[in-house]
Amino acid sequence: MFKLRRNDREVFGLGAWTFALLAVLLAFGAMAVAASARTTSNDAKQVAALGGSGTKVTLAEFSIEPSAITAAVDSTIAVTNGGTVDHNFAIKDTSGRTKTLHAGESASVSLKGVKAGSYTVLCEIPGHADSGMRATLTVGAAASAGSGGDTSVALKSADAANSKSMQQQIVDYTAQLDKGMNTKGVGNQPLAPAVQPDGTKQFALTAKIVDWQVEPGKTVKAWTYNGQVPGPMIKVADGDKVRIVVKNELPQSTSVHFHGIDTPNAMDGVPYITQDPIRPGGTFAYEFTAHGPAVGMYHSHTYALGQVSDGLAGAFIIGDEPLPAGIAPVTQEIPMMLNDAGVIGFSLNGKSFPATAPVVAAPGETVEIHYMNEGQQIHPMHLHGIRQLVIAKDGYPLSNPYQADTVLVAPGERYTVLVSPTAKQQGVWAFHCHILSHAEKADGMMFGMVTAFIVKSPK
Ligand SMILES: [Cu+2]
Repeated sequence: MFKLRRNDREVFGLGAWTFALLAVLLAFGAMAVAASARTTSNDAKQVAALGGSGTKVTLAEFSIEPSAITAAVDSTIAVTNGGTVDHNFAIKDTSGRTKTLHAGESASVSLKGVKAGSYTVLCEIPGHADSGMRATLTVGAAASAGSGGDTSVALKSADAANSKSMQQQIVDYTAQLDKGMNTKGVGNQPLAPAVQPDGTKQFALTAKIVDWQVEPGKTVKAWTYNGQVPGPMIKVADGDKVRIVVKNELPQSTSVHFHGIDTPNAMDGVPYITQDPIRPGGTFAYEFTAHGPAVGMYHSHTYALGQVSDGLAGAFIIGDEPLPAGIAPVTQEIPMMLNDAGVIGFSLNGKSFPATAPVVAAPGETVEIHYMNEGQQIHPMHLHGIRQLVIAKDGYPLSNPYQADTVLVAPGERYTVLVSPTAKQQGVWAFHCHILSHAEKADGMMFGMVTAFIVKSPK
């Protein structure tokens, strides 16, 4: 059994949710400020959309343009399918929608009976909304779209409506500190091996589909190892003999690749190159000797685009990264798995804000975070207020660690950073991907790759 560091339980959100009211209040204040910062570019887009004598919307694969639509009360939206396959346009929670539009077809949607406020609009063809055909519609209070003169009225009206929802999601997020997670299911839980008579550490992974709550109100069919997203965290010591027995309970073949981990060729997990895929109902045992230190990932290498995106990935860590001179011992080690695709979508450790787990640390602690990108896009991970010290790239210790406030993590990459907060840095610091469309919707609501780093003294 590998040694857990002192605060490892906090990594996994188990029993770490007992924080003072102070933290909640701090959190509310700080995050509300972050949440209410609208981008001027959004405003500009909305203004642009409002010009002319009506609102025009274009559908394509897979987008709705403009992404922030503004229209006056009782007006009409002209929708054109500029794509190459069928789409439609629907205003969520209302009866406003077009029929299915073939490529090149147009239709209009009347806003009669649609109250002023903010709405989500989407394409209802299965899969299209999740692929990006989603936008916001702001219906303005004044019915004078023809002049274009009610832009600021529409924005102000939407701003007032949105601010309530924004505050509520911060409340939902910070309430986790007292009440526990606001979704079911926690990934990254340490997996204990069955130690064999010859000392081999044997781990059991079962690939199966389960219901997974990505955020409150959003449950998906995730493809998981042992029912978790990310899969359970496997940590072994340098020199350990390791056996990972993978059982396939999926309706599709699979295999496991140990990304960034030294293995013999036959254990590389690539179908038809190094092994036959593990068929549904089948089992395969991966065996190798661990060489560390290493910060790796295990993930599917069969139908990987679908399987990894939908959840089949986990952290595989060998030993501990060496610390630069003068750094206090690590008190928390946190794998932070980045994803942006499949049914899981934009997420940190399988959860989308406000269901992401806050990182909580006392002044003087050394928090080690391993960013692991199992998604399809790059993610610049930005921590407010406290520097990150980058000590390893892909698990290889850097001879010259460097400081950064934003660490760009490309698909497949791992970066290991240390965060050492001081007493002066107490408070709640926003912590998010800085590609803003990965963290915030056009209506200002945060989602996806957002969490917080909370620095507070122990009671
Ligand atoms: Cu991102």
